[in-house]
Amino acid sequence: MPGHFITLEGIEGVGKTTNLNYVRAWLEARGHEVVVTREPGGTPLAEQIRELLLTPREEAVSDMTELLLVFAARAQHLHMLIEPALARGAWVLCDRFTDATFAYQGAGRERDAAPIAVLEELVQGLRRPDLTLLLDLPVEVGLARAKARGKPDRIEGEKAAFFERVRASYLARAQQEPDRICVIDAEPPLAQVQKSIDLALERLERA
Ligand code: Z5A
Repeated sequence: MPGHFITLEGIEGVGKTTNLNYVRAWLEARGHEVVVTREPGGTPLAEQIRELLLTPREEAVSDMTELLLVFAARAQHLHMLIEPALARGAWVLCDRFTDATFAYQGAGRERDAAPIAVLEELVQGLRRPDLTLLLDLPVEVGLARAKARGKPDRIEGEKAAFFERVRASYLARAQQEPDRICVIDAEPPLAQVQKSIDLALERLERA
C-alpha cells in the first residue's frame, strides 16, 4: 500500500519543528514507518542548495534564481527520498513543500504564480501532499518567537510586510483546498495546538 505524504507549513516562528516531532511520535506510536524530512533540503545535494539559498550574501539573488534553486532541490528530494519512501508505504513528514514556494517566491516576492505552477507540474507531476498542516499565527507573534531563536537567515531578514503577504497566501490556498490544507491556530499553548493536530491526523488515518 502506498504511503502518505504530510507537510507542515506556516510563517517563521509558528512551531513547525516542534510540532513535526509531535506528529512523528503520534504516527510511530501507531506503528507507521515515518520518514522526516525538510525543504529546501532532505538529501546531501538538496541540503547544499539550501545553504546557497539561505546564506546571507552581498550579491543580490534574483527572484528567478531563488525559484529555480527551490525547485532544483525539490526535484532531487522527490527523486532520491520522497518517492521511494512513499512507494514502500512509509509516511513522509516534510517541513515545508510547494505551498511555501507559492507563499514565499510568489506572494512574498510579489511574483506571478503561473511560472510556479508550471514548475510544480514539471518537477512533481501529479504528486501533492495528502495533508498539509498550516500552522497559523499573526506575523508579529511568529517573528517575535523566531527572533528569540537568534540570527536570521537571508529570507528571515525580510520585512514584516513580506511575511504578511506570505501568511495571506497560505490562508488563501487553504480556502481553495480545504480538503488538503488544515489550518491550525498556532497561538494557543502547545497542548491545545496539538489537540487540533490530533483531529487532522485521525481524519487522514481513517480516510
Ligand atoms: N522557503 C522558501 O522560500 N521557499 C520554499 O519553497 C521553501 C522554503 C520550501 C527555511 O525554512 C526557509 O526556506 C524559510 C522559507 C524558505 N525562510 N524563512 N524565513 P525553515 O522551515 O527551515 O525555517 P523556519 O521558518 O525558520 O522554520 P523552523 O526553524 O522550523 O521554525 P518554526 O516553524 O518557527 O518552529 P519552532 O522552532 O518549532 O518554533 C519557534 C519557537 O516558538 C520555538 O522557540 C518554540 O518553542 C516556540 N513555540 C512553538 N509553538 C509554541 C506555542 N504554541 N506557544 C509558545 N511557543 C511556541
